[in-house]
Amino acid sequence: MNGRDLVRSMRAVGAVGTAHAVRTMRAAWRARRADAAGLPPRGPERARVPGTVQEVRPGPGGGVIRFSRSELRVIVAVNGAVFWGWDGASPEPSYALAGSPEPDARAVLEPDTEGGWRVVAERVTVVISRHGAVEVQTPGGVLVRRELPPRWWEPVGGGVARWTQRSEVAADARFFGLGGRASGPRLRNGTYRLWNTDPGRAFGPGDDPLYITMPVQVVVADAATHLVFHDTSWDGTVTLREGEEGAGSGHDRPGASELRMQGGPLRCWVMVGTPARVLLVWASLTGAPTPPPSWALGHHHARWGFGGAQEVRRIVSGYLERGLPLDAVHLDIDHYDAHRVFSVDREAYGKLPELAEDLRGDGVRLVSIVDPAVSAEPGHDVYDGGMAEDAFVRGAAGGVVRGVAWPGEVVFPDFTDARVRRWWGALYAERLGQGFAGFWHDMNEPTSFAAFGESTLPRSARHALEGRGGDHREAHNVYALNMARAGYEALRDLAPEQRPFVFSRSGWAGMQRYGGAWSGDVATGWPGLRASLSLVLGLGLCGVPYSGPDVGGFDGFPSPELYLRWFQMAACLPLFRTHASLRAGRREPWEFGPQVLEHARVALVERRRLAPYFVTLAHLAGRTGAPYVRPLWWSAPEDRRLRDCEDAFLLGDALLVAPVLERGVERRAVRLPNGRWYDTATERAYEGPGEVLVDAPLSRIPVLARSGAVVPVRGDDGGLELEVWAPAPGRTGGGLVVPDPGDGWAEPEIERYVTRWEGGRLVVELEHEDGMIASPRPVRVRGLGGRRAQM
Ligand code: MIG
Repeated sequence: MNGRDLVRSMRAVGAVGTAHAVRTMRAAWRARRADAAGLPPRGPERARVPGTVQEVRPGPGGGVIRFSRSELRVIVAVNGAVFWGWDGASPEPSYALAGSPEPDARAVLEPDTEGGWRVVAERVTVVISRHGAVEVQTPGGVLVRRELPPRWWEPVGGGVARWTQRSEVAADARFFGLGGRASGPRLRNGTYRLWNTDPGRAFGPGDDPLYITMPVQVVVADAATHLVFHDTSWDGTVTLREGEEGAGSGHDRPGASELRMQGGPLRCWVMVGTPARVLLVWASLTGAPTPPPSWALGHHHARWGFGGAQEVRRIVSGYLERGLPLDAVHLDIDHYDAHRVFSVDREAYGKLPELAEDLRGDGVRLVSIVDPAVSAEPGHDVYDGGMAEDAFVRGAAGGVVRGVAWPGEVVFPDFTDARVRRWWGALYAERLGQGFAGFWHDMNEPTSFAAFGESTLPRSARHALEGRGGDHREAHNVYALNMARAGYEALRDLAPEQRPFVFSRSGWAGMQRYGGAWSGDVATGWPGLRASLSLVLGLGLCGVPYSGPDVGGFDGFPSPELYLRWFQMAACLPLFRTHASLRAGRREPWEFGPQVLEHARVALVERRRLAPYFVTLAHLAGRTGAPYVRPLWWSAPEDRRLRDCEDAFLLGDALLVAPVLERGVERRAVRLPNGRWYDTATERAYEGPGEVLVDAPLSRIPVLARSGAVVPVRGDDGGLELEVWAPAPGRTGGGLVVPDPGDGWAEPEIERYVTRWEGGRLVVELEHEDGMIASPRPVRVRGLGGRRAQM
């Protein structure tokens, strides 16, 4: 929505007074004036294309091809990723990359037919045409993606070039990714914007863009899965059009993607292979996701407006008394003193460290919201400190840029400056002193309320960009990423023995290095429930494996049924959090009647029983980049029907979760990948591939287990046990288990189990340095029907 609606709706609910409304009007005018003065009009433009090949200089992993009007650098990296950059662009500097990947010395540039060139590497072949089309092929020569020669529009009087890059993919390809999108996970025909945005109200499936956008596409087709990343943080759009396969003797129409950018380097990374391979390479390029501490894999409860420590204690007791597992409580901005970041409302939250300690005694951690905006108030220590440090974003004319956020007039730290990140990071010491164990970054698109125009900083605002200098057009999309970096790096210093827990509303490619995400203000309603799953799946494919929604939706009053279905789904997502707005209904599980409470308890208890599985998934994600929550096609990308299946997901290798996404449904169709699957509630076996109908009574959503799978669970005594789902007769199975290495930096051990039949006996073995040994961990076999396992 636009800022005007925002102010109107805020006024309507009494959230803001006239003073605030006036402030947002002024802020909007200010931003306009700043941009009018700070960003000169573009004037006439000239179009440019690369022209034809003039000269070729081979180099490590590829080389440079000079065209008449541009230059193309091609590098195949040792991890198998392919890079190319126009106009001399190199991989660095980049906010997405975790380091500089080594070129693969074996990849060489050689002449191709018709004046083109090619680089043949182990996993991929890149063919560059005489006019600058770049084709990515499988080693067998099958086309994966064709990027047509780009086109630039350059201001005649000099300045930033806009550009367009059109691409073709296979007719059968499906698009995923682009960050957290509400209308996915399969991205249908349409235009998606690349500009991190607070929609200003609770969002549903039609709303785009949202808080996390990324120029990252994951494309699944028969020939291969590939991930393509255009490493440019500027504003832009991606227009997707799925292809169509010719019926009978008709021709195929390829799928198309058109990227239009308002500026920035034209450079691109592509990785090709299976989905798992592609995410592995992506993680090696942009950094491994840090596994959250184990407690963060439990249940979190939040509310905007607890009102004080008393109420927090009451809610925690409410969980404990009812025997409901709870691992974390999140304090929102209302615990701040007059909305000032890094402060505490002394009256309502007087002895916060004491509260934190008491909660900790009950196994509950406190998590603090952190907003980037700093109240522009002389005398406020964070503001004074930041001014002394020259930490705040300045405008083109030199003055500190002012915006409007919850505290009123605010200023924004420039997180693209290492010095500012260090200053800001040091402030987390205050939070640790208050007893907080984790951090919830909000409003970091960044958001500044404006009565009209965009609710962010003026585009002309200046940023350090690590000393290169630039403006908000380039810095906007990486603002939250760098805020996450500031928090994460500071926490590693301040509490070096613990893995930090940071999750963020906004972010960009590479954010998984510092933490996770959540789905933001998702609208209460069945469409919102669906949208919240879309975000988690999309983010996972973009390399951010840890995220989850606000159970029940952010803004309204869910029916007991909707709340329960959301709760049951979120119990199977990495971040499992109940939360809602100040103005919304309560989200405690006992607020929806005794029946919902009982079913919610089952979900909570099951989540706790599965804790070792979540710990395993977190550490495997840290090793391999594979998200915990995966689309059904993850291990069967060739099964086209799975690509279109958006109402179920895989949780790791072992489980398939089929949430109920509609009202009144107590039985639903589930599309199964290949193999035998057990309904974990009834142990009934189903054979995939195909679609089956399974019961989904109010008491549970369908969760199916893959036959042969080994699922680590928490036994009654709290120890690690293995739940083994019988392989189909004559088949084998297995799985990886990562025993909890604690919340520090101890290297996790990976245990590899194999399950197989030996005569009529099911054997569960652990791979050991001197061969296979019988599982040293207790095993419970399930899915045997009448048969009993012998161990
Ligand atoms: O303008 O801190 O998405 O989770 O409760 C709203 C108050 C600011 C937005 C977050 C939401 C949080 C709320 N915040």
